[in-house]
Amino acid sequence: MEISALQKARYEYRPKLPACLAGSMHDIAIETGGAAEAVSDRDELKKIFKHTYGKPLITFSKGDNKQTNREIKAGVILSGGQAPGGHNVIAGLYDGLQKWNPGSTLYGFLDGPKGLIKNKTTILTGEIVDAYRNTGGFDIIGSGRDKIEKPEEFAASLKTAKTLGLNAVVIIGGDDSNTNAALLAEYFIEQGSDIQVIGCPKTIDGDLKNEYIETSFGFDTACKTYSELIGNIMRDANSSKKYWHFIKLMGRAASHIALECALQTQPNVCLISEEIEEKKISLNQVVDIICDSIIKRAENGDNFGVVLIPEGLVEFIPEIKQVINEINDAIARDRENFSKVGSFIDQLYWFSMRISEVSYRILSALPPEIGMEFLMDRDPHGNVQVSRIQTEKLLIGMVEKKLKTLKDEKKFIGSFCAMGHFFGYEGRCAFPSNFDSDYCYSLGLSASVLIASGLTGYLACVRNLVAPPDEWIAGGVPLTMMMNLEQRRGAKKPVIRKALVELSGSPFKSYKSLRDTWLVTTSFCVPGAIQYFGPPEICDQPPLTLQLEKNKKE
Ligand code: FBP
Repeated sequence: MEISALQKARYEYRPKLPACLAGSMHDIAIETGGAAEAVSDRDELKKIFKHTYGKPLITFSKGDNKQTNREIKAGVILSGGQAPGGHNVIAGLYDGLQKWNPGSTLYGFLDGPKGLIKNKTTILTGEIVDAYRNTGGFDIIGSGRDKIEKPEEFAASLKTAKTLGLNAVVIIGGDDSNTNAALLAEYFIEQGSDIQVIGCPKTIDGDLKNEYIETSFGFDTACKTYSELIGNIMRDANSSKKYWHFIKLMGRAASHIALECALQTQPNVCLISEEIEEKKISLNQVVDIICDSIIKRAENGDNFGVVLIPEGLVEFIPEIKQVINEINDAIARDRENFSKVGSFIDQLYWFSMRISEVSYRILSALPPEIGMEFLMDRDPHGNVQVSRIQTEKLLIGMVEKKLKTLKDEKKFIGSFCAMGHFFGYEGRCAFPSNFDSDYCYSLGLSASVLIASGLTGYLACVRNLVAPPDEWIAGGVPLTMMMNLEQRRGAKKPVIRKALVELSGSPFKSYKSLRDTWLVTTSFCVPGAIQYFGPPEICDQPPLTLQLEKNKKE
């Protein structure tokens, strides 16, 4: 790839560091907390993770590191969807291992977990790493969504790690990939191996978080990128005053991205899936919410507006969720048979005999192009590929229909012309914001300290993120602490629990207190592009939702 002027300038950027990680690696002391328990299903998890359950929380502080500075060989995997900052995690990891012992080696597994299974690697030299510092994307080694699942895949992973003489494997991934990291850590010990496994919390979706993992990396940059685009569309809408823009935003099940972007841009409507589920709001009621804004604005002569739609919405509308669950169960029961059914019409017929009458009626009433999207392959972790369901189109069609009826009844006096957008891939490989650049580099460094300290089954963790970076607290959280048992592909499996938007949390409450005004008035806010060079109040701010959660904002 050609190197842009911004890229050259970003090579020079030196990530800001927590004080405890700033000096020599031998000045980092390891403090251990109490044994950490899982969020639920503790007894079952203790049995599954015999060797890695109940480990203590780790915090780094200024002090003495008692470990000898042996040469370390580690391998790193980028797993799942891209998230801005992944390259900096690798840079931090590389620099940390080099600082520990300049003879250390970092292998990059190519194209995600399958690189480990199939022993496809490259040695990451200083020169290679330098060419990716502070840049977006995962192209340094590529990513993939493969899951290490079958016994032979676990065995092959161990074989690769042994063949390369690795001391540790670092998995940079989201909830599913870090679930895999936890299973791999346990498996390695069970097989008598001392190869360590460390995770790093990645995902633009922002759903890998808890008390210790305050945010996953990439969320900040992705939201700022989408907010820039939404703001630009708002200004366009406010200039021509003739379009309603329906914008679906990535984020999978959780509505964190939609909520953050709503707080940054102030749209007329932002649907929050978690609220829709809790209040059992039906699809027709969702349409009513949107029509309410369109009708009220039309009464003021404003036939334009912006609606934000979280990617996973359909999975939270009770009647649609039921359809998806029944489809998932039917496929899980008879996967081989289903894979042989060709056309959509044949698939509908297949389901007519396997799902309830109510669900079948809903599925067959959907526009065929949307219905087909509900039946597409699940990802290797069993998730519905919500990025491929055109919810924005479904809603535009339903709103149009409803407004036509209301117009005939003289209850709607305006005009309605809508455009659908989907923002997702546009934000996943952007140049990381200063926040993500700093955070990711610290995560990589932390992973190297966890490895040097001989720990396994941990997620690198950097917290206190709304404070200036030198006050950030780094350490590690046992992966099993974030786990519970969930139904996946027809069976109960240990997985890291996804953190959804909390309706009792400050970010949602803040949005709720403002949304009635935004529904009618044009309160749009145009945040503009991410700034990399300039004063901290413009360039270094963490996500708004994080600031609200930590009470750093009203
Ligand atoms: P991760 O959970 O792997 O971080 O992926 C995030 C995501 O960007 C989701 O928001 C989106 O639904 C999905 O990836 C899209 O997946 P793909 O890149 O396979 O199309």
